[in-house]
Amino acid sequence: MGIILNDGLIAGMNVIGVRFKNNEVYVPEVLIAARAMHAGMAVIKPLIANSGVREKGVVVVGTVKGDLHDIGKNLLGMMLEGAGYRVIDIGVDNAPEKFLKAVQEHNPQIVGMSALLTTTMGQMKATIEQLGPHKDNVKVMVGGAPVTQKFADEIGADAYAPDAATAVELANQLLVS
Ligand code: B12
Repeated sequence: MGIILNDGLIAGMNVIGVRFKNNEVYVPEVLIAARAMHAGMAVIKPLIANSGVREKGVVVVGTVKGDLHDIGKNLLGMMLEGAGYRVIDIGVDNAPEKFLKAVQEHNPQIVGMSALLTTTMGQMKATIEQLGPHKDNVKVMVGGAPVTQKFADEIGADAYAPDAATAVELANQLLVS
């Protein structure tokens, strides 16, 4: 099982992730790879549940309020899933209250927020504020084309990644920090 997952699906997705980062492949190829990985994951998921492959943690991912872009968020979710995380995808156009509800319900280690519009970026700050005391128990990761490390620092997010491959590396680091 570990071999299929680590040496097959994840290894393949890692190659695509790095090539995407280097502009050697583009969104259509990434989506094809992501779809293939998703199909593969669906086949082995029941086996993983009964095997020794350890779940690394739970991540809630979603796009913020007013924003319908979900391609990057979906890629992030699939890459995290491939890396061994259980991903709770709450979809697009999530008001801060929706993120809070998901945190209360699923008790994740990490929340990943995505925004593709300069007009919706502010919702990330509003969501962190909405988390209130829950923020102590969860790491917040932000991303999306207009988001920067500077912005992440300003709003008090724990991490920013410019792409899904880096986001997975950061998630691994966040869990040990
Ligand atoms: C596809 C697209 C759409 C599609 C979305 C389809 C969908 N299902 O997602 C549609 C046609 C619906 C759309 C609509 C609109 N769009 Co649009 N869209 C795009 C486009 C062309 C590509 C976005 C994309 O999918 N990129 C590919 C993915 C893989 O990249 P990504 O999302 O950046 O994600 C990567 C990283 O950012 C990161 N990441 C993403 N999320 C997260 C989260 C975390 C936690 C982390 C760590 C990392 C991370 O990892 C991902 C993978 O590596 C961009 C242009 C662009 N260059 O970004 C415009 C763009 C984002 N759109 C834009 C606009 C203006 C709009 C509209 C307002 C247009 C209109 N007038 O109606 C509407 C808004 C709708 C809404 N309310 O959300 C502008 C935004 C301008 C701005 N600065 O705010 C852009 C930049 C185009 C432009 N140059 O004008 N859009």
